[in-house]
Amino acid sequence: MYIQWFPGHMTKALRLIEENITNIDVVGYVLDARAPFACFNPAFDKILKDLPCVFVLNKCDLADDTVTAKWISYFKSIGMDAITVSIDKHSSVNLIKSSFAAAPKKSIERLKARGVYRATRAMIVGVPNCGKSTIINTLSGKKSTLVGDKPGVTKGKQWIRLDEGLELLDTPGTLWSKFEDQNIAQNLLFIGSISDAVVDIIEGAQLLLAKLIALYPHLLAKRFKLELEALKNSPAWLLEEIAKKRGCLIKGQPDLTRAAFLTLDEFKKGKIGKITLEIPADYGK
Ligand SMILES: Nc1nc2c(ncn2[C@@H]2O[C@H](COP(=O)(O)OP(=O)(O)OP(=O)(O)O)[C@@H](O)[C@H]2O)c(=O)[nH]1
Ligand SMILES: [Mg+2]
Repeated sequence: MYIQWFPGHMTKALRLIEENITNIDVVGYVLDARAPFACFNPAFDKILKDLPCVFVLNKCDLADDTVTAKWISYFKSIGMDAITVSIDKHSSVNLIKSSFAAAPKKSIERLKARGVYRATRAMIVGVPNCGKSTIINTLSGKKSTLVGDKPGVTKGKQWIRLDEGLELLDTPGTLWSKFEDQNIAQNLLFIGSISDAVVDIIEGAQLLLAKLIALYPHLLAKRFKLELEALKNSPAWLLEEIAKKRGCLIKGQPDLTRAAFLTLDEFKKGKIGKITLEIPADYGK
Protein backbone atom coordinates (compact mmCIF):
# COMPACT_ATOMS: atom_id res chain seq x y z
CA MET A 1 0.00 0.00 0.00
CA TYR A 2 1.39 3.39 -0.98
CA ILE A 3 0.07 6.39 0.96
CA GLN A 4 0.18 9.92 -0.40
CA TRP A 5 -2.15 12.60 0.96
CA PHE A 6 -1.57 16.30 0.52
CA PRO A 7 -4.92 17.89 -0.33
CA GLY A 8 -4.98 21.43 -1.78
CA HIS A 9 -6.08 23.03 1.49
CA MET A 10 -2.75 22.05 3.05
CA THR A 11 -0.74 24.16 0.58
CA LYS A 12 -3.08 27.01 1.53
CA ALA A 13 -2.60 26.24 5.23
CA LEU A 14 1.21 26.28 4.96
CA ARG A 15 1.00 29.63 3.15
CA LEU A 16 -1.25 30.95 5.91
CA ILE A 17 1.24 29.86 8.57
CA GLU A 18 4.12 31.46 6.64
CA GLU A 19 2.21 34.73 6.15
CA ASN A 20 1.45 35.04 9.86
CA ILE A 21 4.84 34.06 11.21
CA THR A 22 6.10 37.64 11.57
CA ASN A 23 3.34 38.36 14.13
CA ILE A 24 4.24 35.37 16.31
CA ASP A 25 6.36 35.24 19.49
CA VAL A 26 6.30 31.52 20.23
CA VAL A 27 5.17 28.33 18.47
CA GLY A 28 3.25 25.53 20.18
CA TYR A 29 4.22 22.53 18.05
CA VAL A 30 1.68 19.83 18.88
CA LEU A 31 2.78 16.20 18.41
CA ASP A 32 0.67 13.10 18.96
CA ALA A 33 2.52 11.23 21.73
CA ARG A 34 1.77 7.92 19.99
CA ALA A 35 3.89 8.84 16.95
CA PRO A 36 5.89 12.03 17.67
CA PHE A 37 8.38 11.60 14.86
CA ALA A 38 5.69 11.21 12.18
CA CYS A 39 4.19 14.49 13.46
CA PHE A 40 7.28 16.51 12.51
CA ASN A 41 6.71 18.36 9.26
CA PRO A 42 9.90 19.18 7.33
CA ALA A 43 8.08 22.15 5.76
CA PHE A 44 8.12 23.82 9.20
CA ASP A 45 11.94 23.81 9.42
CA LYS A 46 12.01 26.56 6.83
CA ILE A 47 8.90 28.43 7.97
CA LEU A 48 9.40 28.54 11.74
CA LYS A 49 13.10 29.49 11.46
CA ASP A 50 14.52 30.42 14.89
CA LEU A 51 11.21 31.19 16.63
CA PRO A 52 11.08 29.73 20.14
CA CYS A 53 9.20 26.47 20.04
CA VAL A 54 7.47 24.44 22.74
CA PHE A 55 6.84 20.83 21.73
CA VAL A 56 3.52 19.71 23.17
CA LEU A 57 3.21 15.93 23.32
CA ASN A 58 -0.56 15.57 23.31
CA LYS A 59 -2.88 12.56 23.76
CA CYS A 60 -0.57 11.17 26.43
CA ASP A 61 -3.57 9.36 27.90
CA LEU A 62 -3.45 7.09 24.82
CA ALA A 63 0.34 6.61 24.68
CA ASP A 64 2.74 4.25 26.47
CA ASP A 65 3.99 6.23 29.50
CA THR A 66 7.45 4.61 29.42
CA VAL A 67 8.02 5.64 25.81
CA THR A 68 6.61 9.13 26.41
CA ALA A 69 9.27 9.56 29.12
CA LYS A 70 11.90 8.54 26.55
CA TRP A 71 10.65 11.20 24.13
CA ILE A 72 10.82 13.87 26.83
CA SER A 73 14.43 12.84 27.62
CA TYR A 74 15.20 12.96 23.93
CA PHE A 75 13.89 16.53 23.57
CA LYS A 76 15.87 17.58 26.66
CA SER A 77 19.00 15.97 25.21
CA ILE A 78 18.76 18.20 22.13
CA GLY A 79 18.00 21.30 24.21
CA MET A 80 14.33 21.62 23.21
CA ASP A 81 11.39 22.37 25.50
CA ALA A 82 8.80 19.60 25.53
CA ILE A 83 5.79 19.01 27.73
CA THR A 84 3.30 16.18 28.03
CA VAL A 85 -0.40 16.95 28.09
CA SER A 86 -3.75 15.29 27.61
CA ILE A 87 -7.35 16.36 27.47
CA ASP A 88 -8.18 14.65 30.76
CA LYS A 89 -5.58 16.51 32.83
CA HIS A 90 -6.41 19.92 34.31
CA SER A 91 -2.73 20.48 35.06
CA SER A 92 -2.15 20.63 31.28
CA VAL A 93 -3.58 24.16 31.16
CA ASN A 94 -1.05 25.72 33.54
CA LEU A 95 1.79 23.69 32.07
CA ILE A 96 1.14 24.97 28.54
CA LYS A 97 0.65 28.56 29.68
CA SER A 98 3.80 28.58 31.80
CA SER A 99 5.85 26.99 28.99
CA PHE A 100 4.77 29.72 26.57
CA ALA A 101 5.54 32.33 29.25
CA ALA A 102 8.98 30.84 29.96
CA ALA A 103 10.08 30.57 26.30
CA PRO A 104 12.66 33.28 25.51
CA LYS A 105 10.71 35.65 23.25
CA LYS A 106 13.04 38.15 21.59
CA SER A 107 10.12 40.01 19.95
CA ILE A 108 8.46 40.72 23.32
CA GLU A 109 11.80 41.68 24.93
CA ARG A 110 12.51 44.18 22.13
CA LEU A 111 9.10 45.80 22.62
CA LYS A 112 9.54 45.89 26.41
CA ALA A 113 12.86 47.68 25.99
CA ARG A 114 10.93 50.40 24.14
CA GLY A 115 8.31 50.52 26.90
CA VAL A 116 5.68 48.71 24.82
CA TYR A 117 3.73 45.87 26.45
CA ARG A 118 1.51 43.52 24.54
CA ALA A 119 0.15 39.98 24.89
CA THR A 120 2.31 37.02 23.87
CA ARG A 121 1.17 35.62 20.54
CA ALA A 122 1.44 31.85 20.21
CA MET A 123 0.78 29.95 17.01
CA ILE A 124 -0.42 26.37 17.39
CA VAL A 125 0.74 24.06 14.60
CA GLY A 126 0.76 20.32 13.97
CA VAL A 127 -0.53 17.48 11.82
CA PRO A 128 -4.30 17.08 11.32
CA ASN A 129 -6.24 15.68 14.28
CA CYS A 130 -3.36 15.91 16.81
CA GLY A 131 -5.54 18.06 19.10
CA LYS A 132 -4.55 21.67 18.30
CA SER A 133 -8.07 23.09 18.56
CA THR A 134 -8.84 20.99 21.64
CA ILE A 135 -5.76 22.42 23.39
CA ILE A 136 -6.90 25.95 22.51
CA ASN A 137 -10.40 25.27 23.84
CA THR A 138 -8.95 23.78 27.03
CA LEU A 139 -6.78 26.87 27.51
CA SER A 140 -9.60 29.29 26.84
CA GLY A 141 -12.05 27.31 28.96
CA LYS A 142 -14.73 27.37 26.27
CA LYS A 143 -15.54 26.07 22.80
CA SER A 144 -13.70 28.81 20.93
CA THR A 145 -12.81 26.62 17.95
CA LEU A 146 -14.37 23.61 16.25
CA VAL A 147 -12.93 20.17 17.10
CA GLY A 148 -13.69 16.76 15.63
CA ASP A 149 -12.43 13.22 15.46
CA LYS A 150 -11.32 13.38 11.83
CA PRO A 151 -8.46 15.15 10.03
CA GLY A 152 -9.09 18.56 8.47
CA VAL A 153 -11.61 20.05 10.92
CA THR A 154 -9.95 23.48 11.17
CA LYS A 155 -10.03 25.15 7.74
CA GLY A 156 -8.61 28.64 8.29
CA LYS A 157 -6.78 30.68 10.89
CA GLN A 158 -8.48 31.83 14.06
CA TRP A 159 -7.15 34.09 16.82
CA ILE A 160 -8.33 33.37 20.35
CA ARG A 161 -7.62 35.91 23.08
CA LEU A 162 -7.10 34.64 26.62
CA ASP A 163 -7.26 37.01 29.57
CA GLU A 164 -3.73 36.73 30.87
CA GLY A 165 -1.70 38.33 28.14
CA LEU A 166 -1.81 35.35 25.79
CA GLU A 167 -3.25 35.22 22.29
CA LEU A 168 -3.44 31.93 20.43
CA LEU A 169 -3.59 31.35 16.70
CA ASP A 170 -5.28 28.09 15.67
CA THR A 171 -4.12 26.74 12.31
CA PRO A 172 -5.30 23.89 10.07
CA GLY A 173 -3.37 20.60 10.26
CA THR A 174 -0.61 20.12 7.71
CA LEU A 175 1.41 17.10 6.56
CA TRP A 176 4.62 16.21 4.78
CA SER A 177 4.01 17.12 1.12
CA LYS A 178 5.55 13.80 0.03
CA PHE A 179 6.21 10.74 2.14
CA GLU A 180 9.65 9.33 1.37
CA ASP A 181 9.19 6.94 4.29
CA GLN A 182 5.93 5.01 4.12
CA ASN A 183 6.36 3.94 7.72
CA ILE A 184 5.72 7.56 8.70
CA ALA A 185 2.64 7.76 6.46
CA GLN A 186 1.28 4.54 7.98
CA ASN A 187 1.72 5.83 11.52
CA LEU A 188 -0.14 9.03 10.56
CA LEU A 189 -2.95 6.88 9.21
CA PHE A 190 -3.13 4.84 12.43
CA ILE A 191 -3.31 7.93 14.68
CA GLY A 192 -6.00 9.48 12.46
CA SER A 193 -4.00 12.29 10.82
CA ILE A 194 -4.47 10.80 7.36
CA SER A 195 -8.01 10.13 6.24
CA ASP A 196 -9.12 6.46 6.08
CA ALA A 197 -10.81 7.33 2.80
CA VAL A 198 -7.53 7.57 0.85
CA VAL A 199 -6.30 4.03 1.61
CA ASP A 200 -7.25 0.39 1.25
CA ILE A 201 -8.72 -0.01 4.71
CA ILE A 202 -8.17 -3.79 4.90
CA GLU A 203 -4.51 -3.44 4.03
CA GLY A 204 -4.23 -0.54 6.47
CA ALA A 205 -5.65 -2.63 9.33
CA GLN A 206 -3.35 -5.54 8.47
CA LEU A 207 -0.34 -3.20 8.59
CA LEU A 208 -1.46 -1.94 12.00
CA LEU A 209 -1.91 -5.50 13.25
CA ALA A 210 1.59 -6.40 12.03
CA LYS A 211 2.99 -3.46 14.04
CA LEU A 212 1.03 -4.35 17.15
CA ILE A 213 2.09 -8.00 16.93
CA ALA A 214 5.70 -6.80 16.95
CA LEU A 215 5.35 -4.04 19.58
CA TYR A 216 2.49 -4.90 21.95
CA PRO A 217 1.52 -8.59 21.46
CA HIS A 218 0.14 -8.98 24.99
CA LEU A 219 -2.24 -6.04 24.63
CA LEU A 220 -3.44 -7.27 21.25
CA ALA A 221 -4.00 -10.82 22.49
CA LYS A 222 -5.89 -9.55 25.54
CA ARG A 223 -8.15 -7.17 23.62
CA PHE A 224 -9.20 -9.74 21.03
CA LYS A 225 -9.19 -12.71 23.42
CA LEU A 226 -6.50 -14.63 21.54
CA GLU A 227 -3.69 -16.90 22.69
CA LEU A 228 -0.24 -15.32 22.25
CA GLU A 229 0.62 -18.33 20.06
CA ALA A 230 -2.12 -17.27 17.63
CA LEU A 231 -0.21 -14.05 16.90
CA LYS A 232 2.37 -16.15 15.03
CA ASN A 233 -0.19 -16.30 12.20
CA SER A 234 -0.27 -13.66 9.49
CA PRO A 235 -2.01 -10.28 10.02
CA ALA A 236 -4.47 -11.35 7.28
CA TRP A 237 -5.43 -14.41 9.35
CA LEU A 238 -5.68 -12.24 12.44
CA LEU A 239 -8.06 -9.76 10.80
CA GLU A 240 -10.33 -12.65 9.76
CA GLU A 241 -10.24 -13.94 13.31
CA ILE A 242 -11.18 -10.49 14.64
CA ALA A 243 -14.09 -10.38 12.17
CA LYS A 244 -15.36 -13.75 13.44
CA LYS A 245 -14.89 -12.93 17.12
CA ARG A 246 -16.66 -9.58 16.81
CA GLY A 247 -19.50 -10.85 14.62
CA CYS A 248 -18.44 -8.87 11.55
CA LEU A 249 -19.98 -11.28 9.07
CA ILE A 250 -21.78 -11.12 5.74
CA LYS A 251 -23.75 -14.26 4.89
CA GLY A 252 -21.67 -16.15 7.43
CA GLN A 253 -18.35 -15.01 5.93
CA PRO A 254 -15.91 -12.59 7.63
CA ASP A 255 -16.62 -8.98 6.67
CA LEU A 256 -13.02 -7.78 6.49
CA THR A 257 -13.91 -4.16 5.75
CA ARG A 258 -15.97 -3.86 8.94
CA ALA A 259 -13.32 -5.68 10.94
CA ALA A 260 -10.67 -3.33 9.53
CA PHE A 261 -12.61 -0.19 10.53
CA LEU A 262 -13.24 -1.70 13.96
CA THR A 263 -9.53 -2.51 14.48
CA LEU A 264 -8.33 0.95 13.42
CA ASP A 265 -11.04 2.62 15.48
CA GLU A 266 -10.22 0.64 18.63
CA PHE A 267 -6.56 1.58 18.24
CA LYS A 268 -7.37 5.29 17.74
CA LYS A 269 -9.61 5.35 20.81
CA GLY A 270 -6.99 3.60 22.96
CA LYS A 271 -9.20 0.54 23.52
CA ILE A 272 -6.35 -1.87 22.70
CA GLY A 273 -4.23 -0.15 25.33
CA LYS A 274 -1.75 2.68 25.85
CA ILE A 275 0.42 2.28 22.78
CA THR A 276 3.26 4.27 21.17
CA LEU A 277 4.34 3.34 17.67
CA GLU A 278 7.69 5.16 17.64
CA ILE A 279 10.62 5.33 20.03
CA PRO A 280 13.31 8.03 19.61
CA ALA A 281 16.13 5.51 19.00
CA ASP A 282 14.40 4.13 15.87
CA TYR A 283 14.61 7.44 14.10
CA GLY A 284 18.21 8.39 14.79
CA LYS A 285 16.77 11.29 16.76
N1 LIG B 1 -7.85 10.87 24.06
C1 LIG B 1 -7.56 12.13 23.73
N2 LIG B 1 -8.21 12.71 22.69
C2 LIG B 1 -7.88 13.97 22.37
C3 LIG B 1 -6.91 14.73 23.07
N3 LIG B 1 -6.80 15.96 22.50
C4 LIG B 1 -7.68 15.96 21.48
N4 LIG B 1 -8.35 14.78 21.40
C5 LIG B 1 -9.38 14.38 20.42
O1 LIG B 1 -8.76 14.37 19.13
C6 LIG B 1 -9.70 14.75 18.11
C7 LIG B 1 -9.10 15.85 17.25
O2 LIG B 1 -9.02 17.03 18.00
P1 LIG B 1 -8.92 18.48 17.31
O3 LIG B 1 -8.65 19.44 18.43
O4 LIG B 1 -10.07 18.75 16.42
O5 LIG B 1 -7.60 18.29 16.44
P2 LIG B 1 -6.89 19.36 15.46
O6 LIG B 1 -5.43 19.16 15.60
O7 LIG B 1 -7.40 20.73 15.72
O8 LIG B 1 -7.38 18.82 14.04
P3 LIG B 1 -7.46 19.60 12.61
O9 LIG B 1 -8.18 20.90 12.84
O10 LIG B 1 -8.24 18.64 11.79
O11 LIG B 1 -6.06 19.77 12.14
C8 LIG B 1 -10.97 15.15 18.84
O12 LIG B 1 -11.88 14.06 18.80
C9 LIG B 1 -10.51 15.40 20.28
O13 LIG B 1 -11.52 15.16 21.24
C10 LIG B 1 -6.24 14.08 24.19
O14 LIG B 1 -5.35 14.63 24.87
N5 LIG B 1 -6.61 12.80 24.44
MG1 LIG C 1 -8.37 22.04 14.50
